[in-house]
Amino acid sequence: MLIHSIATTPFEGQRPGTSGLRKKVKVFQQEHYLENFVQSVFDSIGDYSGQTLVVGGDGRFYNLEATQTILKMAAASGFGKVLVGQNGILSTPAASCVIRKYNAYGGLILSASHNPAGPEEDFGIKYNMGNGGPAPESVTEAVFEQTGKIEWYQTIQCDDVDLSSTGTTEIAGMTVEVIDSVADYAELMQSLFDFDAIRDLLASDFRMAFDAMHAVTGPYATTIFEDMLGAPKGTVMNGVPKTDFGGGHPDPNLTYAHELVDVLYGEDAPDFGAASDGDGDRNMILGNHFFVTPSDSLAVIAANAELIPGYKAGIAGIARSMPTSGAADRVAEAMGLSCYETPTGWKFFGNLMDDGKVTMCGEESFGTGSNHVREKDGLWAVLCWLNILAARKTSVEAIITEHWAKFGRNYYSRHDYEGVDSAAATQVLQNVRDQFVSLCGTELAGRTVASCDDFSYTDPVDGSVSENQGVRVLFEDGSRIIFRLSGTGTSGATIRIYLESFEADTGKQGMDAQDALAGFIAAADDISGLQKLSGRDKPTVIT
Ligand code: G16
Repeated sequence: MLIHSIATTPFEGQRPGTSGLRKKVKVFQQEHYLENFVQSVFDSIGDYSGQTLVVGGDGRFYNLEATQTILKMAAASGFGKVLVGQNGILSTPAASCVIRKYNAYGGLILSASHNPAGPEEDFGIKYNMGNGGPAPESVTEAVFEQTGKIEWYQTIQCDDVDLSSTGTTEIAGMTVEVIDSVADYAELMQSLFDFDAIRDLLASDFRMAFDAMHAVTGPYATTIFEDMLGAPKGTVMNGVPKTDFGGGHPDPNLTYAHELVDVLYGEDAPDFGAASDGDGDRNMILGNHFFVTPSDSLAVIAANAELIPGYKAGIAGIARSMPTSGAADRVAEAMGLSCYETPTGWKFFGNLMDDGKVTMCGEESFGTGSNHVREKDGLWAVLCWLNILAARKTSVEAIITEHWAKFGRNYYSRHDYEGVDSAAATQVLQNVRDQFVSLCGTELAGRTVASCDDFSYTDPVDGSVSENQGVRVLFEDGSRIIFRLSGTGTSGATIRIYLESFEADTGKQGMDAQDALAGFIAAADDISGLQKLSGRDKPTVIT
């Protein structure tokens, strides 16, 4: 079959963000736009000739078209085989699992995560390495550089591959194997968790609800919770994936997962609720009338790891992103484990896991995971909780309040101001930077500022340095106010304010987080001029 070299010219702005290249679908639909990025990836990842590539996505609009384009380009570029999820579907953690299990060279994951989907909404693509994890900055920067000088890309002309049923076919000498999207991942989960104990729990009067939000986890959750673990039919809500996610915003938090929140905070609420996001890597955990912050969830899972068969032998260490609360640090200290603080972005955990430094990782942005794959994993986190609940035979709320009593409570909240003018957002952070010296030693909301800085990270494995990863105001008692710009948005800027204060006194641990943090919330606005500059009087989303 003839390989075509198509002449092209660079597009501006193809630099991958926190997690790959995310843009409006309309941007991706421009002639050559996707092809330029894919060819730039292929040109930047070394010698893959004859090797295997994994391709899959969250099923959103444009997923199938993009998959066909990639298959043809992979064949033209010399891959020996592509493993592709049936109907183009692989959740992000499942893609990571498949890359690792079949020793693939790498993978292309098609997703814009929790961002809405549809012709007017978002699409995204990222490259994952042979360890199953997102490409590190050295690779994403090389890809970006290549996008700036690309002159041609290679493809072949052939009919689209039938992705609707599993099986093997060949295009231009390259094997295309369409695989069951769920099977490998479900098998991995079965190897880590006590499915018998969870089955017994679900057969008792314990009740759970899982909201797949019409996104990719529907088939995974239905297979695992209902078919394998025996949860009643209907346990999985919104379980049929749709190309526009049913018009929703599949971000598992108290704002966007309101359907599930209404159930868990309603009359006769179930004991346990959970939701996942567009591509299945995020999770939200709820108890009966009770919200578990992602930071606390990581700490609780780590503290109870010995109850889960896959981690019974112990965990090596814990990592969290810098804005994530210090709750996990307290667990690590008590367990005598190392704890690492990385910039935002799951890609920063890869080296630590590959080097055996950490087993579990988590982020405040509803991401939790372990070294079983190299992505955060929504259903894994839900299964951790189910396993712990099955072993401890108590409620979600009791597990959390006992945890706080033992380790102290890190009151925590994130306030997001979305769609802000980019110049104004940059100024908000600069206003705080300008006071780095004058703030030190002063009191804000009754606590003394110890230091201020721009967070910088030196990777302990490869020595790479990532600077300007968030503006921090750090207090003497460990409390923090952090300002950061999101790296995943597709229009305007999103300012994130992370607020954290520590409370050791059990008598004071029962407050609503917003009330407990009220002084910090006001102080954050005072020192940054946030509301005046953004023209907003309240955050778009509070988590
Ligand atoms: C991505 C990254 C996460 C990050 C999150 C938020 O998640 O993988 O590591 O915490 O974005 O990033 P930001 O604060 O820069 O918007 P996902 O689920 O969107 O792929």
